[in-house]
Amino acid sequence: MNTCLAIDIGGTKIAVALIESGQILKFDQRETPSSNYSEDMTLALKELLAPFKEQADFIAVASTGIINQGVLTALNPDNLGGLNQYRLADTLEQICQKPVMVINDAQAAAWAEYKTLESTFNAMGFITVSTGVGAGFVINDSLLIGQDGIAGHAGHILADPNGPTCGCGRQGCVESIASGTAIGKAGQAFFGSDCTGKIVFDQYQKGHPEAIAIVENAAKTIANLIADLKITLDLQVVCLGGSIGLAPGFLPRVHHHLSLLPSAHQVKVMHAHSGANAGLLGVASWAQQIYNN
Ligand code: ADP
Ligand code: BMX
Ligand code: ZN
Repeated sequence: MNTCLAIDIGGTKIAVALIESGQILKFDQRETPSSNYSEDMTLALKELLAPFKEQADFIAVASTGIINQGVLTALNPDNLGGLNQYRLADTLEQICQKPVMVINDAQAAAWAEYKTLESTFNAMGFITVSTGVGAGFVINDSLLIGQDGIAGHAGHILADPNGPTCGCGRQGCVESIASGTAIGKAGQAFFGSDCTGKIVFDQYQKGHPEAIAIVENAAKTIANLIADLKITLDLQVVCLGGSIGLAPGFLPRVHHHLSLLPSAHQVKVMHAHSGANAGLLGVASWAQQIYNN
């Protein structure tokens, strides 16, 4: 069991990599199909995996959604074009004819970051600000997955009781304000109906006042989420990932808003060391560890 075919399924993109001893040997990615038909997801995976699957000993998957017994249940189905209750592990076993393990994407990324931290921390968190907002925690050397795979879904903690309705059905979740999807929606009034999180960030870098206000609101919401998590779990460090979390200028604004809060709420926040590859590297390492034990 040396060569891992790692797959990271996000709401916007699916990345795949062959990984040996923590090194990415081969990589590819494509857009996530926006469709509620499971056949569309299966076809996308088949096409993407074809040039990789023969070289792999096992498959390790980091996926958006609640992962319970290999089945993907979307907490926010909007993030996957309505796809829900998708038999991810079974499908991949059929495609690849190799053993498959699956966990949530943010849980996997938390494991990657925990493994690369230079000091050992007994409570660390990872937050992805991407299509949605996800999180993962490693407490006392153990990755929190939860009885039903739900641990870490901090994007669905309340941020504003009067805020927009989240795709999960609750009003005012962090995800409904600070995710890439929410940032894109907030930008529609100024930058057109096809506005995305990336378009708002491009305008933000150019100093557009409305884009600055939207990004500022998202950064403040993430800072308050981090404060809530710190005071709950006594976190020693938080790593930030996802294309929004890693976008130039976002982390300094999170630092700013966090610095305004009482000291017990403050915690060291840094970019994910593995950047956009945290999910791939984390799930490969997590699965490898299970095979080694
Ligand atoms: P996934 O959710 O599939 O893991 P990403 O982490 O790339 O994917 O997050 C997707 C979100 O990030 C989208 O809202 C997209 O518009 C936005 N985005 C993508 N690239 C950038 C960028 N360079 N800067 C800011 N936002 C970005
Ligand atoms: C959502 C939820 C989480 C996921 C997070 C980040 C779904 C489909 N996903 O809160 O499981 O970890 O988004 O996911 O309900 P991403 O797609 O932004 O990487
Ligand atoms: Zn929600």
